[in-house]
Amino acid sequence: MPLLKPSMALTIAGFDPSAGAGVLADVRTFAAFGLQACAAITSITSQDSANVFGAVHQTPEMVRVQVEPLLKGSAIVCAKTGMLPTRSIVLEVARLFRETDLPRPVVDPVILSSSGYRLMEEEVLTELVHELIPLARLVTPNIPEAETLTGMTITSEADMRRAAVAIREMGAGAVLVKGGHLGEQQAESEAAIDVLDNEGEVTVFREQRISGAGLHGSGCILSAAIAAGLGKGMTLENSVGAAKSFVLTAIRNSMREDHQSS
Ligand code: PXL
Repeated sequence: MPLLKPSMALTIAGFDPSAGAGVLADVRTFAAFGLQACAAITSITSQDSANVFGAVHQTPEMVRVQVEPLLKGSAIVCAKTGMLPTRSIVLEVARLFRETDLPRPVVDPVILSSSGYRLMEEEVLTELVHELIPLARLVTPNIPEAETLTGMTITSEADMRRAAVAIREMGAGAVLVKGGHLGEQQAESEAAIDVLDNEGEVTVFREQRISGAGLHGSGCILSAAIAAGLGKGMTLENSVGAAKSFVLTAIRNSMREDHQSS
């Protein structure tokens, strides 16, 4: 038994063979932030960079036995959750965070893929809201996810702030409502806004909108990068700022690659 356990960042999420999203994107992101990474897989999906073709979900026991040895062998300094497809997996993951000394996770409430494939069964929302969100250090919904979680219609920055409060009142320490889906018809000169509500302290992040920038997996990368910042001891506000810059660079690089390959 080593005296010092290695520090690790943990992701509990789905497997995307194209590596754009899911655990492969998370592990890549943790590594880019200088952290050793580990992962437990909730579902094996079949997809390419544009479409999801199917998914085979793991059992809750399979998720638990992937995580348990990691807890024994390493010091987990930060954690995030991504695709949690079934009710029983959400309950098991909540139990793992409640009953072990895992740090409070960044919860990315993945519901649909960018192409519209359902990555979470419909009836899972109740467990997500009542069991997992109360354990979260941060929840990172985009606008459609925030609308689903709250039942609100979100069309403005004020709505985003109200939705963040509503989700925080479910028990989360903080909420980042990502406004990339707000006013997609707006001009590129318009800012894209993200609203962070950290225990009532609100920070609005404004970024130039990049049109056509629906990079597959950008939500996964953002939440993993935020978790990495937290794992390195950064404040939540600084972690979100650094994570946004990291994702923006990833989007710009992917567009450059698109341009080169065409
Ligand atoms: O970007 C959401 C997402 C999360 N996790 C997995 C995915 C996707 C989108 O396709 O496949 C595994």
